[in-house]
This record gives sequence, C-alpha cells and structure tokens, in this order.
Amino acid sequence: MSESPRDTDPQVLAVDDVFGQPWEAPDDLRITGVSTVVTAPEGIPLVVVKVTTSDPGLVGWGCATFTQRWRAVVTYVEEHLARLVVGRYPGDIEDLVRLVRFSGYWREGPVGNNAVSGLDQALWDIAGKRAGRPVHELLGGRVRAAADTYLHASGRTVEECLDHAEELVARGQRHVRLQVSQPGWGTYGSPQLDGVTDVHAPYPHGWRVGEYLTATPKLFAAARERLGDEIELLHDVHSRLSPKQAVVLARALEPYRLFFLEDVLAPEHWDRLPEVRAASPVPLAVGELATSLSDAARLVLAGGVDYLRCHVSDIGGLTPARKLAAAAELTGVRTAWHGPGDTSPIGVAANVALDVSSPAFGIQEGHVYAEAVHEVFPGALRIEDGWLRPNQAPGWGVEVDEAAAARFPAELSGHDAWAARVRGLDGGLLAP
Ligand code: GCO
Ligand code: MG
Repeated sequence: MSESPRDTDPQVLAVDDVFGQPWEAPDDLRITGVSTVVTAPEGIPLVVVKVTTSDPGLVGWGCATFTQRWRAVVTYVEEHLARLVVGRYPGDIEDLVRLVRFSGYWREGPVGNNAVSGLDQALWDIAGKRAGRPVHELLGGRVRAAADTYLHASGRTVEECLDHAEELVARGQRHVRLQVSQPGWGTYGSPQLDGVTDVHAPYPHGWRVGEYLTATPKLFAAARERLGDEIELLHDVHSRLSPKQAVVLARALEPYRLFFLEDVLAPEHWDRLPEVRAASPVPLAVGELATSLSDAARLVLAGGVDYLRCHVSDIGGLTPARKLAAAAELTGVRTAWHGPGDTSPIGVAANVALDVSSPAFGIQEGHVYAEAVHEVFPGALRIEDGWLRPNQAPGWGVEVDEAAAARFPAELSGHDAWAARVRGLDGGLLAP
C-alpha cells in the first residue's frame, strides 16, 4: 500500500483533505482562532470577527454585520468557518475565502457572505499590520485624500426634513439624502407616522404609491428653494415601485438635479433596471440588497446602475468588493458603498480604503456614531466637514475593546422583522 503524501509531508494536501496548508508557506505564522464579538452600543447589533494568529500580538478584525440575522452569522463563523482555516497561513487571503465559499458547495447567501467577510477583512487587517501599512496602501495606495460623504436628513414633514438637512449642511455636508414620512406605515428612513391611511381599506395602514409619487417631487422642489442649487440631493425609494412607476418618479424629479435616486426596484426585478435607467433622467443607485458578487457584477455589466452601492460584508468582504470597484472603473460606473449605522467601524474603514484607492469612487454613505461606539472601537473614523479620511495606522487602524463591547449586549430587538412591515391598502406585503 502506498503512503499518502500527507503522511510524509504535512505541507502536501491529500485529495480528500481540505483542512491543511495546500502549499509551502513562506514562514510559520498561522491562524490559531476565529471567533465573533457582538455588541450593540447604539442598539444596533454589530458583529465583528476576530482572527488570532500564532504571533500573540497579531490579531485581525473584520466586519460581519448582518443586523437582521446576527445570531446565524455567529453560528456560521464559530461552527463552520473556524475549523476550515485554523492552522492556515493568514496571507493566502484569496484562497482562504474561496475555500470557505466553496466548502459548502451551495454558494453563500447573506449569512455566509457576512461570515466570510469577517474572515476576509480580518486577514486584510493582519496583512496591513504585518506590512506596517494601512490597507489602502496594499490596494495600490490613494488616488484621493479623503472620501466625500452624504448623511440622512429626515422628518415627519417637509419642513422638519429640511430643518434637519440645513443642520447637516451647517456641519459641512455637501451631500444630503432627504426622506419624509408617508401616511400609514408606508415608509422608512424617516419617523414612523401613526396614522391610518384609509379607514375603509382592508389594511388601514397601507401605503399609497400614488401619494408617494406626488409628494416626493414636492419635497425636492421645496429643498431646492430652501437649500439652493449647490447642495447635492439624494433619495432612497427602498424599492416597492414597478419599473414604470420608477420612470414616472425619475422624470418628475429631473428639474431638481438629484445626485442619485436609490433602489427604485426590488432585487427580484433588477433585470428591468437597464430599461428604467435608459428612460431615467436622474442617476440610479442600486446594490445594497445584492448578496452575491455575480449579481452585483451583473448590475454593473448589464448597464442597470450609475452608482453601485453594495453592503461590502453582504457580498463577502473587501476581496469581492475590490473586483467590483475594478469592474466599475472599467465601465464608467461609480461606487457608493452602503454605510449606515448597521455597518461596524471596521466595515467603515474597509469602505474608506476602497473609496480612497479606487478611481471609480462616487460618494460614501456616512453615519455619525454615538460616542459609545467610539469607546468600543478605538480608532473608528469620524466624519469631519463631510469628509472621511482613512487611518494611517497599520491595517484598518481600528481595534475592538472587548471589555467595552461586553457592556453593550445585543438583543433581538424586532429589527429582524422590520423590513416586512410595508403593505398596500389591500394588505399585500410590498417587497423592500
Ligand atoms: C441605506 C439603507 C439603510 C437600510 C438599512 C437596513 O440606504 O442606508 O437603505 O437605511 O434600510 O441598512 O438595515
Ligand atoms: Mg438604501
């Protein structure tokens, strides 16, 4: 009986063995552990992955934040992912993320992608720390000094929303997203109104698309009156429109020169985006609901999008996102990575590393964290005069204070069901 190569040389992979180092590593640094930290300093559960190495001083952190299914991500990382990569050389980032992705045979959805992202970004952090350089330098270095951001202004009324927008402009923002509440339980991104839309309807809290299509251009007309022509204005539909309704809205918004109009269609209907975009006089932003690299790539390559705004951890981390940034650069699409409060400060650092190193950068969505988040994540980036500047420290330059994180335990707050709350007057659920 012949010997298995694995019996004589631990560097050689046996055919049925995926749990080993497949080639000779350049040194003896190895991954020794992969675990998660879940913390909710702002009430939103943030999941980060910690990768430890055989060098006790060298750990990496990655964003794996999927607030709606955070417990599933934790289980994936700790039960399935860790055992595949412990013992491996941490510099083989592409191979390690492919190993995890393909090990399950069926491709990942958002739970698996967030888990892989946690590993991926932690390995980039480790690579930066070993090189003694910030991650953006590993991506080729900066092509700009900083990333310009937009923040969200919202209100129950147009006036309240524009008051909020004025505050943001006074703080130095050049770009603001405007959202106003709709009657019933028909909108989000702005305060929930309590009202009943139609007492006689089967579902009295239902959303009325006609009212939305009329009210939204009025919001932007008022915004141009009050904020002037220089401020860049954005709006997020959060899906729920048909392709034709999307065109009606985009045309009605043309006089107000939007920077972009986001998520006009639900992902189930993304095949119709090229036709909507061809008829839309305002740029379209799409992508935060993409949960696979190939879906996101199709958005770029099929001509359905002006601004690609994936949630980087939802597509599997920095490694897939940099491929999309390259595809965007080559096709004239711009990036606008998703970055609201359900992105951890590690994820924000990854967004900004992409922003400053990619010629395809368009805009970065920002979020002003509560001070408690900065206590848990020392080094977390702060928006100054609307700009996000990358850290110059090695890796992400953002660490996790685990004792502080433990003071803010996460709960199942109801956010895990929130996206399914919008229904029409007939009671039919409307896809976010
Ligand atoms: C955005 C998004 C978010 C999402 C949120 C879901 O453009 O910032 O639409 O506000 O609704 O990330 O948890
Ligand atoms: Mg959005």
